Amino acid sequence: MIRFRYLFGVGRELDRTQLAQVQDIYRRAFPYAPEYAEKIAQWMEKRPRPDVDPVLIVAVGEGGGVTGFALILRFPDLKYAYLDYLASDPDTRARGIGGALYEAVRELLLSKGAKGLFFDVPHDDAALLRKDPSRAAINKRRLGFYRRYGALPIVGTLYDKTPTAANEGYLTHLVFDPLGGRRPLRAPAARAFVRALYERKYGLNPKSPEIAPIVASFKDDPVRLRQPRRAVPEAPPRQRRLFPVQVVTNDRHRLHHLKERGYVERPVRVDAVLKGLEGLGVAHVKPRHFGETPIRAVHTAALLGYLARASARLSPKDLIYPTVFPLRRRRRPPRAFEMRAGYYCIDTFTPLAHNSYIAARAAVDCALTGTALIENGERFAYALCRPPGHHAEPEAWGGFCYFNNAAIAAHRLAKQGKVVLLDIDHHHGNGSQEIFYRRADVLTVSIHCHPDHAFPYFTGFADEKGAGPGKGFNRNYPLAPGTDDDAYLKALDDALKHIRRYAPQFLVLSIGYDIMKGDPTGTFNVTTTGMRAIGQRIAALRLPTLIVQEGGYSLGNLRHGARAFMTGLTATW
Ligand code: Q9C
Ligand code: ZN
Repeated sequence: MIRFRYLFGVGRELDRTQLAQVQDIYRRAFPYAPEYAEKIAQWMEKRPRPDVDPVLIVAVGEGGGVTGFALILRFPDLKYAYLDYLASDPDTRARGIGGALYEAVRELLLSKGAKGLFFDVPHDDAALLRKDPSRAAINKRRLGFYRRYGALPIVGTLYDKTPTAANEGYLTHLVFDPLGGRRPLRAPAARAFVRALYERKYGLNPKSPEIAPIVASFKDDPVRLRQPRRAVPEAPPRQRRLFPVQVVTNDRHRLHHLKERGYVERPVRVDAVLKGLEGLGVAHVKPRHFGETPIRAVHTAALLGYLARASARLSPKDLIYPTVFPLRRRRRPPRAFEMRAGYYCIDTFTPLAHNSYIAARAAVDCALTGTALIENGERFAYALCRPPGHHAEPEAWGGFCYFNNAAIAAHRLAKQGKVVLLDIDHHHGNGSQEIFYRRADVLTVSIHCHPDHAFPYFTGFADEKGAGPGKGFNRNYPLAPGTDDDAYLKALDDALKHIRRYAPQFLVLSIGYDIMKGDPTGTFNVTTTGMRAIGQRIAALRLPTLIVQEGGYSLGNLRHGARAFMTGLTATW
């Protein structure tokens, strides 16, 4: 099985390790031009030009080692891309990697709305291969491979006939892959691309006497492609698959169903989100078990023990509603079991039922499965946790939450690098704030309705900035009821600026669709357009991102909001 990773930059240890393996494969595959290995690292680490968006697709084998790679240089302003290198490890006989990589390249570009892909293939005319005519046959086979995708060499220009500083005398065809599109390549577009290629990749002046005639030679409009003599099999259908997002779903959340009047945190919420994601091409993943240890890293043994024992004691029909709150006698938890509930809970509307503990554990497993995917190099994982978690504090549940799924995930990721936990639920994530309040390795940022007007009413103010070593590592954006897309995005942009300055390695996003217009617990007016914009801005951070489900109680908003957010997340070119 081959797995692909998409590197848009080099941020974390895993990226660096894989980049080094890519360079190693490069040097062995192209021994006559070893210096470009350094350039690959430069493209990825320094991103030296704003008009070139490099992507490295890395093929990862069974054992976790890199078995091949494709380096793509995207020219976002032109919507065209250049496939700079595609290579598989020449020393391991791993068949099929080249083809799979090429398909991954096309799929990525299609999902990003690219109009076409260009690349160089050495000449298949022995007469033009002065240095090594014997390679003509190999090159012919390579062109044959690309032809199956409708990728054909451009003919009738000087590009493949003129020695330049760019090709150093090795003449190549410029091949164009329309990515299944039917519109012919127009001459002005081709000239713009070739100009950009010389300038941005090779650093040559496209107006120079050496290059200008080549650019000008793209005169035929549409550009002529060398048509195959025999009919070729149909190119694979053009499908706009979205960037792979791993969605972790867990069925055990259904065990937690409080049929109380007004208890809007219901099992159908998960169904609504899944419905919204239908047809987007996301991958579904089942959760693994992680045990109690990661929960104990964030919550006290006393809370864990009480939730476990209280749940186990209850009959399927019973509920425990906290009624007394011994807040000023923390050293003495009530002995009476039911009365102890208020010692561990922040409100009166989040009861305990006989399966709450099991479901809450399953939600943590869901978040941690997503975390493991991110650790393994996935760009996006969406943990569809239920019950939610961000109101759960080290020693208290509440606000429909029992264990703090996002905080448990963030704590685990923090072992590998700096983490930002961004909370965009309508309600302030008092639990997440509290858990990391004295820590600098997890920056907590929250955008929410001002606590003067919304649950939890006691935290989420702008002057809560962290304490001790965590001073300056908590930031709150309390917004007014009625906040619309514009006001919301303004706050988000400010939050993202702050996050970029922190230079984190991972993002954990607590997402709540209760910011959308019409939520029964919310007061904001964010629309689906707003949700799409939020997704786009989050993706622009280019961080490995674990999305953790928090609130959102209108089924329509859960459905359309999730779809819009996901579309935005995966749509930026
Ligand atoms: N009947 C989350 O979104 N509102 N929690 C009070 C009482 C509660 C929201 C309703 C809002 C809690 C995870
Ligand atoms: Zn909420």
